[in-house]
Amino acid sequence: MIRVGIIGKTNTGKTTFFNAATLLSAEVSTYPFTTKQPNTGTAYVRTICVCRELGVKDEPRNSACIDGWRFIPVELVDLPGLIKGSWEGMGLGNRFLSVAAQADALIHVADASGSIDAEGRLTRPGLGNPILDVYDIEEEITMWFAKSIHKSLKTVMKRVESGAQLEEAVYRSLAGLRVKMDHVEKALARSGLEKPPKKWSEKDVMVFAREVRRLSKPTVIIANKMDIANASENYERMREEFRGSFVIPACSEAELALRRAEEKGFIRYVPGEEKFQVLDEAKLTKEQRWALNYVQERVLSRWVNTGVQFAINMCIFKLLNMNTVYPVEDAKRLSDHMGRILPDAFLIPYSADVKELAREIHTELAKTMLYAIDARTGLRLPTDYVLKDRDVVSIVAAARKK
Ligand SMILES: Nc1nc2c(ncn2[C@@H]2O[C@H](COP(=O)(O)OP(=O)(O)O)[C@@H](O)[C@H]2O)c(=O)[nH]1
Ligand SMILES: [Mg+2]
Repeated sequence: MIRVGIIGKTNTGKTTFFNAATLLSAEVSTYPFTTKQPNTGTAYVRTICVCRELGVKDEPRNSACIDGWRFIPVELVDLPGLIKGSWEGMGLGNRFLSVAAQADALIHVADASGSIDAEGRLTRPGLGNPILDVYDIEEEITMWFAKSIHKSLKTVMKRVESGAQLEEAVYRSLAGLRVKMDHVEKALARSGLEKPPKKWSEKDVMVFAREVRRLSKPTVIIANKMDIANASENYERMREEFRGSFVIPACSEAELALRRAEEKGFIRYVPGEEKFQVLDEAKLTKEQRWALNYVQERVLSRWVNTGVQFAINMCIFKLLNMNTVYPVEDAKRLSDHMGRILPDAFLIPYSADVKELAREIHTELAKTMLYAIDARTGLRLPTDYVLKDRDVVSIVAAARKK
């Protein structure tokens, strides 16, 4: 499963974001280091389901379909606040950074209202500087990468001396950071490091570390706490400063409130939606009415949505370039062998072909597959057919051939 890590300073709202996105109740509080363990949960990306287009009532198994929206699971990890010096072991830095390094993409939560100081302590809104906060955390991760690269430099040298390609040697030494070969190649080229590692200076290592981090940990930046008065000014500054990144205005607290209210049956709310509907006005307490009103006025009316679902979607569809594909066993009935209609939705990279989908479903299937059938047209697809977004396909394997 795709893994997304949440990073950021203490008190920026990481755990609130995590709880909202996963609707699991983890500890939320304002003391530094309340989250001592990385918290893992399931969040969902949201995409238009093919059920309406195909005119069927689906019965999802690995995902959910709400009002024609398919929600597909991804793993979300809440990392306790990183602080300056985490890479050297400050706080519980080492452990958390090694978890962050295992992610496919990162969500970087910053407090756009400026309610935290440089150390992540709550302060008067407007005093903090979210732009510097973002740079601080990025630097921690780069330093962590640089440290790992430094540590492995001798091994890389040895491998190169005994005939290995530079790319290959570096790639193997960075296995713990979930870096792909393609990232290593690009990062080496971009940092102009064609020379043998023996000649790499400290600065070369830093430049390379920054490039590998950027490539292997694509990141969306969350301008959180947009409900607080002076957040919009900081949000504009952040957008300007981080022009090359997605900066998403968000209010994690509002998303959490909406999902909890939906869970309790007070409102109708589909995660990511621009609106909610109160189901029974009379059942709400004065406080609940006030809270829902606050969410409407301060968040939805101003920023369209809470940004939480949007951020997860951005990560998966824009940064990681995933398509959604619906494998079925019976191409005519669009079902599995139990008769369940459109049971599964898989996230696969843009470039993935039928073989890769088969591998994703089951290693055995990849070995025995013959071809696939496009459910919409009934056409036979070769195993190297590159899948398109929203394809519905049936994979035909040798054992099933009659
Ligand atoms: N106003 C406002 N407060 C928020 C928002 N998100 C989180 N908070 C508050 O910020 C504080 C820190 O939140 P928490 O999720 O524990 O931050 P973490 O340390 O980054 O995990 C808590 O008091 C939250 O209620 C938001 O969107 N708006
Ligand atoms: Mg936390």
